[in-house]
Amino acid sequence: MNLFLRRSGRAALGGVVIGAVVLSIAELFAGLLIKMGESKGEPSPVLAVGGAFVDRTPLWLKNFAVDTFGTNDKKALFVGMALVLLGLCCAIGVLLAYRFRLALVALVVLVAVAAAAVLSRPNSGGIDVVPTLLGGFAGLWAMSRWRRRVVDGDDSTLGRPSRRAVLAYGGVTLVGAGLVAAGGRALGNASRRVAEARRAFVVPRVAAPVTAPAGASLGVPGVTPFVVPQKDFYRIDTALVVPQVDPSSWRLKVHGMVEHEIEIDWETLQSKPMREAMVTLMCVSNEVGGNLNGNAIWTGWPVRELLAEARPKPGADMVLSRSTDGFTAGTPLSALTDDRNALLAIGMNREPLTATHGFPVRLVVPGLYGYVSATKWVTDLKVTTYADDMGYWTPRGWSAKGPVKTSSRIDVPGDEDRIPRGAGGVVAVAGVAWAQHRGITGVQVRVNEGDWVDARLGTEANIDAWRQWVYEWHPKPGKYALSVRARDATGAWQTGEIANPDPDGSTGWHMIRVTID
Ligand SMILES: Nc1nc2c(c(=O)[nH]1)N[C@H]1C(S)=C(S)[C@@H](COP(=O)(O)O)O[C@H]1N2
Ligand SMILES: [Mo]
Repeated sequence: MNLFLRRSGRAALGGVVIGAVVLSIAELFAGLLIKMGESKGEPSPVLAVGGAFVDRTPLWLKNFAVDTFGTNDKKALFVGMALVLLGLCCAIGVLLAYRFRLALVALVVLVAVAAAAVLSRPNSGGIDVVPTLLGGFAGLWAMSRWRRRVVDGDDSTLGRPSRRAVLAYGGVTLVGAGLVAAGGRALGNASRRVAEARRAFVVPRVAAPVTAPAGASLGVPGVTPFVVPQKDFYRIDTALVVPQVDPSSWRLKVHGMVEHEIEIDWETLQSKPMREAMVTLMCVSNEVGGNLNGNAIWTGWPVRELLAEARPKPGADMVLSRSTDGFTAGTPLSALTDDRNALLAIGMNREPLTATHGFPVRLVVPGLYGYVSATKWVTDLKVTTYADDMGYWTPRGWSAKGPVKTSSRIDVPGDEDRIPRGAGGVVAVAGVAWAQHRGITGVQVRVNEGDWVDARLGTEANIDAWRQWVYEWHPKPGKYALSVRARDATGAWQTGEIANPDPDGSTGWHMIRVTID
């Protein structure tokens, strides 16, 4: 038994080394393909399998991941993948010692799965699968050597690794790690090029700059800033690694149900009359009280001017926007042709977009959740119909249309805070409220089950931006529950009915509990 365990442990180690060989060769060549600019897809088997997994994640698992890991869900996925991979390598190693042919079959099956994942990624071509296949061949070669050297050789080496074997294993693994690092560097070069292009880009000044009006910010400590800096702005997307899109090769194609197909490049876009608009972006996955939203000043070219050049045909009712990484959003054509500030944005708070927020170009459409409108790294607009096409999240359980629901949040105090009574016994209860493209006209706060009382609103910047609010509260010591609700410009109060984010946005009043000492 003991000997069996020791042999299996040794065998598992062999599997890990073989796995390292496969991956380092595959990732090395994937990095080279990207560096040479030969790949438009995702040649890395690790990223392709991860991406394919993300795209196939059922709604319940996605919700679980977001609930458990929040915006760390990608890191969690990588850790999970590494553990699964390690397990598979160990299993293959053990098979290798006891069932050689089965081990070969297992490797071939895994490589085939990875190759299928690579081929299934957006924009992939035949060449993208080459690195995975080379990795697979290297794995088969390593397996046969391992068998000749170790399994068929002196059996005693199975139980007790010789110095030579350890050195050989260590050497192979080190070389592998070096190759992976080289592949990573190649990738790093691509992102450095894009970072340089970003640094060199100056966001154009516009004829009518937008600023936050005096009084939009109420100056209550702890409340989300009225305009959120890019580095603090929430990030949501399905991309496992941030796409690096070089402006010099960026193109946007407008096609589908249009009289006139258009393709514009970065230079052409720069020549268009730019505008600024203050718009609060909002994620449909936001839970009541959550902070998956942010307000920014966007610089861009109105999408309606682009679409006017393309001339949509009668009958079209949707625009399917697509990013370099294959994400798609289905936006009502009307929201992109009416007078709202739907922009092909190239600037965020007068800085170039960061790579995470969609450099060089993204969509921003007031009034709609991001998943149906705010495509980052956008390169394709297809004018179409809801009957014929679906955005990325629709077949995954989310509504085809996503107008933002009126909502509000208490930023301070925090939930479960203990608060010493301040000077004069005043506690500032404050936060933000939003009803994009309708506008907020009222916010009320309720203490326990008492009456709703009006909060004071910050000045309205425009109907697309959130509003801050504050309620000066004079509590006696004790424990309290505080709730908030907002009213939009249609006169409707935010509903207290509790709904999950899926399929079309959460509802319910945000409530916190506090203790006044
Ligand atoms: N390419 C791409 N664009 C995307 C997404 C995505 O997954 N991929 N997610 C959308 C969603 S769900 C939201 S809420 C916003 C978030 O934009 P931000 O990360 O800049 O805050 O981007 C949208 N644009
Ligand atoms: Mo989102």
